Amino acid sequence: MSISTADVIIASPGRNFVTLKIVTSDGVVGWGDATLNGRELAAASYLRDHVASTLIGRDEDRIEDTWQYLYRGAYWRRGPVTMAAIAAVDMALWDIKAKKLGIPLYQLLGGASRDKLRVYAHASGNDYAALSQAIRGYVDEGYTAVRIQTGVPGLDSVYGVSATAKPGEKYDYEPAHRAADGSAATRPVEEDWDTPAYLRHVPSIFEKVREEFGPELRLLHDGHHRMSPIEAARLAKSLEPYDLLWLEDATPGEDQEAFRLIRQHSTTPLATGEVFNSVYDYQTLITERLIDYVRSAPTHTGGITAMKKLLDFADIYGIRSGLHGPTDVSPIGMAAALHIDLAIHNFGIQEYMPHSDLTLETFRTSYTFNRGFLYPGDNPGLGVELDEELAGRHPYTAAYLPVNRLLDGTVHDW
Ligand code: GCO
Ligand code: MG
Repeated sequence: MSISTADVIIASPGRNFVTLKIVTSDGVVGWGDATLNGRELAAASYLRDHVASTLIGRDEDRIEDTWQYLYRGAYWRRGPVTMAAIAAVDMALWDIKAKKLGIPLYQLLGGASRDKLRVYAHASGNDYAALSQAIRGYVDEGYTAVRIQTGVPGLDSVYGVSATAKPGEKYDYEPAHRAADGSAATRPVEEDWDTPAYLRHVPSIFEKVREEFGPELRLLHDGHHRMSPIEAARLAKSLEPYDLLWLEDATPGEDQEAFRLIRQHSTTPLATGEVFNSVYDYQTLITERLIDYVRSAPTHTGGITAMKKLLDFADIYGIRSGLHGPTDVSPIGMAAALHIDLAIHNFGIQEYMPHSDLTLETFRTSYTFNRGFLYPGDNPGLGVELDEELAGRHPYTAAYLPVNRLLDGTVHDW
């Protein structure tokens, strides 16, 4: 038995996704996700032009060997494009192996370590009234954890906050933009940013949230890489009274040592890693216990094989998972995260941003959501099947993540 075909499907059912389909000589189909938001075609080309032909004839059961073959065999190490491509192959092979055995993937990873997966929702509002209404909506739906993002006085558009959503309206979070008329984007939109205004405003919002929603609701916040280490330390310290589950991406993560400075000043738990792509990006952060949660997605970090090793490494240092789960991870990538979440001991929380109806008609999932928790389901494999015909009716349309500028025009981290 061996791999017969490996095809890349680029489609936009609701948003852009890159999907790998591997079929074995026995006709077993495995699915993998290689979606890299705003850089989709690079990952697709890597797979189609440099990986697919090397897979044909390989033994589909040799998952670790295939991972090492693609990682070491490329000579060029790491990087989001390479690691997303390897991730897609890895997921598809795990999907195939579990399907051949007729078991859900989490059984191959050690079996369930818990019954259900706590997730967090995304509440935002330009002002406190809108934010409070959004949080209330999630609490009423049964969520026990909510990420809080707020508009900042003086800024037109802020990460994670809809400029147009009316209070109470579900915010369809999608940071990647097409052109205004829905056609392909030719360049990113530009947003503005002012860290002092943000630092002055955010603690007052958390004070109100705690006052209104009480001590039990788990609260999270995403700093989205915008603060310097000392600014991040100040925010982390000023948020201590409001008992956050985490402050995410407080400062750009490529400077791992910078997290020492934040740690020296605050006990607010820290999460980072959604833009990382290998265990080495975490080496200092984990061994020095500078973070509390690992934020990678299997899609961007070399798949299930690499993610399991990363989380086992983190476990030794008492660091837990908080895997990235935005809509730009496809339902296949999301399912991979859920099976890992269920199996590992050091699960923390899972990000959950529900996909659009069209996305979910195209990717038929067997994972389910109920009152603040996700369940991976017991279908064999990952439990997600792509409707290729429906996907084919929604062609890829270029969309880019925004670029940020300070008020004087300087390019800043988005
Ligand atoms: C999150 C992330 C996302 C990213 C997006 C980029 O915490 O979920 O920050 O919102 O911005 O995934 O593609
Ligand atoms: Mg984030």
